[in-house]
Amino acid sequence: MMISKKIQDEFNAQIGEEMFSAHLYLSMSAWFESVNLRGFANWMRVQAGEESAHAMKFFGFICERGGRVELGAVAKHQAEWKTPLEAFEAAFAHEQHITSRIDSLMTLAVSEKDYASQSFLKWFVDEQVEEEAHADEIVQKLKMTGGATGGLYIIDRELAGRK
Ligand code: OFO
Repeated sequence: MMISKKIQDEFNAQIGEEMFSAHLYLSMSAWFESVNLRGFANWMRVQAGEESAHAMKFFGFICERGGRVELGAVAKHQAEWKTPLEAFEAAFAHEQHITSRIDSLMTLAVSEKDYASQSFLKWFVDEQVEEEAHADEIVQKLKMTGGATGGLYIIDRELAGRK
């Protein structure tokens, strides 16, 4: 069964959301580099790569279902944050926004009785649980340090290990 026009449009919009996520995290990575927190910068760069992969999953799915991919512009976003905590709180809030997007895509797929899209979206439903948990874990760690340099250094070293 070919993808419906409505789902195609929403999935195309989601490619834009995922590309926006990739840009946002790359921008955060650049900011972390500028304040010499290379481990944080590494974590954000790896995250940006995952976001591009999410965009490509939607890209591939639309094509497989006989739909037409249409790419829009990626909106400009923030480039500076006051502290690592502020950046990670923004990342966590952004992931909550993405979760609500995925949930509304699932609601649409259910209402259209599009089982293939539901099955495809299931991966993203599970992924968002992890995405929120990972960002929130770092928010909580940063809160524990209270912004102290020693704590930041330890977290930075830990995040440098993400591949
Ligand atoms: Fe961060 O999960 Fe995609 O956007």
